[in-house]
Amino acid sequence: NNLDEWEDDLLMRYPDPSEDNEEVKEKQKEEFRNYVDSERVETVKEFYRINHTYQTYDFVCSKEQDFLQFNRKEMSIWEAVEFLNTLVDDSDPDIDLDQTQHLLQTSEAIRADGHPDWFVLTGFIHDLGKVLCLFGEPQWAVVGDTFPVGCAYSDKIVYSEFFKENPDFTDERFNTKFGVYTENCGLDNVKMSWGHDEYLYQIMKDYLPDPALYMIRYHSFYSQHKENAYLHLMNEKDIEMFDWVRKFNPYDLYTKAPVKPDVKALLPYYKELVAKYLPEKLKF
Ligand code: INS
Repeated sequence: NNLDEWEDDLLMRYPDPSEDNEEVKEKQKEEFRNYVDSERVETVKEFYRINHTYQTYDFVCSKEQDFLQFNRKEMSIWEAVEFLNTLVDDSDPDIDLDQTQHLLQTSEAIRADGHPDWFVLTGFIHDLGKVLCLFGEPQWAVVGDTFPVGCAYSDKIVYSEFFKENPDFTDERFNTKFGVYTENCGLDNVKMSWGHDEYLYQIMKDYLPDPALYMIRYHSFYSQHKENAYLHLMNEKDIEMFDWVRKFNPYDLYTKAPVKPDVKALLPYYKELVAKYLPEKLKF
């Protein structure tokens, strides 16, 4: 069947990594999220120039209308995972491995710390929304840090200088502290820049507990979970749930090492885990 074929193919592409992994030196925490002079800085900077120029309030509305109909494709988690092994994220200064490997690095670190299985599963699927690229979407509309649209862009967002090219930056409806929102209205009422987080959240919302859904929906919202720049839009539930988003973050970020996971050994565990929580096919 499909899954077996996929498995054979995957194992061919990811042979036992023990040999290549020997010489990897450990990266210090301060060396992550270097937007100044990392090896990938030119790609990342150009990514954010475009992302910040075009992610407007209207853009987000139109993408939501289109993609939240989920009329593109029915697929299993495994088909989505398979696609991600062809994708390298242009917004990310820390990783040039493909995305399947990033997912396993994240989830394995969560598992090693003895967290509940839904948390491990969240690590394993958290970036699957990047399949948007499979539908022809450009990376600037899929990956990268996210931020609210419809109100002033915070200068705590990476490369915030690029927002001056964004039409909403000078639009009075959108460029004040609250913009189209009201104080502490709750993030559920706030539109975030469009990308893989919101998309996957909408796909998963009936299947996972609230903390998992917050991790998926807001893991790229660094200007809040790291810098606290949008507290004025959050309600009490958001504040409580962001403890989980923060708990998730080190697993997402600091596991981005060039050390490749042993896909073959891990697969049986993840197959069972996915089957426990998710239906065989999901609508994308
Ligand atoms: C990355 C990447 C991630 C996202 C991060 C971002 O470059 O695209 O998926 O979670 O916010 O910095």
